Amino acid sequence: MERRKFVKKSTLSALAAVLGTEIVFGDMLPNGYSILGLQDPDPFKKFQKDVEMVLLNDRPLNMEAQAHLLDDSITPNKYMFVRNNGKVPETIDAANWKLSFDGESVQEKKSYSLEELESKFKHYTYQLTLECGGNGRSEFDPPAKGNQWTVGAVSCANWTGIRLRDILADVGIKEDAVYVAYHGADVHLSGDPSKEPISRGVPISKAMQEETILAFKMNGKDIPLVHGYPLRLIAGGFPASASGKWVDRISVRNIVHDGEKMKGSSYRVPCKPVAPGEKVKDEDMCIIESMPVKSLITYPKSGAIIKKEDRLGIRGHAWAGELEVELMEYSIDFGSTWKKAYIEAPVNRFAWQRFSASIEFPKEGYYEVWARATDTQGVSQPMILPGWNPKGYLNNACHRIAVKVSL
Ligand SMILES: Nc1nc2c(c(=O)[nH]1)N[C@H]1C(S)=C(S)[C@@H](COP(=O)(O)O)O[C@H]1N2
Ligand SMILES: [Mo]
Repeated sequence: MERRKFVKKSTLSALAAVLGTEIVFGDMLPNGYSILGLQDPDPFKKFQKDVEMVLLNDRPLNMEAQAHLLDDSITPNKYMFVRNNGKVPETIDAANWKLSFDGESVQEKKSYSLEELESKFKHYTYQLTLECGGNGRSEFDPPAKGNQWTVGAVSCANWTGIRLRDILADVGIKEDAVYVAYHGADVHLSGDPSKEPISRGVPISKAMQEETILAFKMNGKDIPLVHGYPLRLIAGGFPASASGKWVDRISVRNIVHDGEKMKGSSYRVPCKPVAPGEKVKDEDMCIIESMPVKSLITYPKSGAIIKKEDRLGIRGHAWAGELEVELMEYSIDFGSTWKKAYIEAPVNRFAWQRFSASIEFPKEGYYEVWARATDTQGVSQPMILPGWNPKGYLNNACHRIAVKVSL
């Protein structure tokens, strides 16, 4: 007779901790079974997301915000978009979590417990913008496959952790290091443990920036499970796919990382503009690095109605990947003339910036308010859809809202 294999004691105690009570016959639980009590079918409740968030896919789980939900300066969990390529790990055993380092360019393999990471290295907190490379994809024509994100796949939370460069110095890396890649504990949709849902990373120069951190806290609390508990790489200003969740292994590579979703049209765009629908050779595709200049009107909600004698106060956020936003403008005449909005400085590099304006309308009727940001290199958001690319990345066209002015 085949021997039954049982779930490990350490896993059981972690499961019990999540359930908040003892699992009475837990030592009889066969390996491979998950606990029903932990399978909340409602992803909104399970991950404490606001009911106004929009579910784009439940396998894998993908959810976006609406523009007006992103009005907070610091994005709270309930309004933070969720992008998964695989299955969210069911349970995390933080007490036994190990972060290991390998790859051609480490002096020798090394691993750390969470406790070691937190006690050995200095902590830093930064507010960092994470935008999915595919945010805005739904507007592409011909349509691009993938989650049909509208405007809500962006967040800017506070992340606390240790600098990647501090720990890399402790590990010891070789001169020939060119890329730092993550591996996470999430599971491929097929369930095949030999496949990774995603394994990307950043060039060594990005890895060495002060703000590139291994975070263990989001907005002052443990990172929510769906956003990468207990450890997450954060590389602000890059497409959020570079910010690995549930990180348990880091590979320091002497080549551009060739992990899952680093090749083909994944998170890559034609190096030079191409005609819509055109086939692009593999060697003519470039990895997306700094995200383009963009902005979002978060107040009021599109469809606002105001009285003729009132001015309309608008506000929102603007960001520009690794650059800053230098100028913010708005238009109420479909982009023929623009007026300056007020734009705040970022709290730190790679954090979005608040903008606001007080608008007066000439007469009653229907208007659209358009917002346009310009970065420190003088590049402005386009008014219509920018360069077509096979996967529909980098749509940074101007955001607009409808406003009705009544007597
Ligand atoms: N381990 C792991 N990390 C990941 C992903 C993933 O599927 N697995 N998705 C990436 C992508 S494509 C994005 S846009 C961001 C989304 O982060 P969020 O779900 O915390 O908003 O996580 C990135 N990190
Ligand atoms: Mo993404």
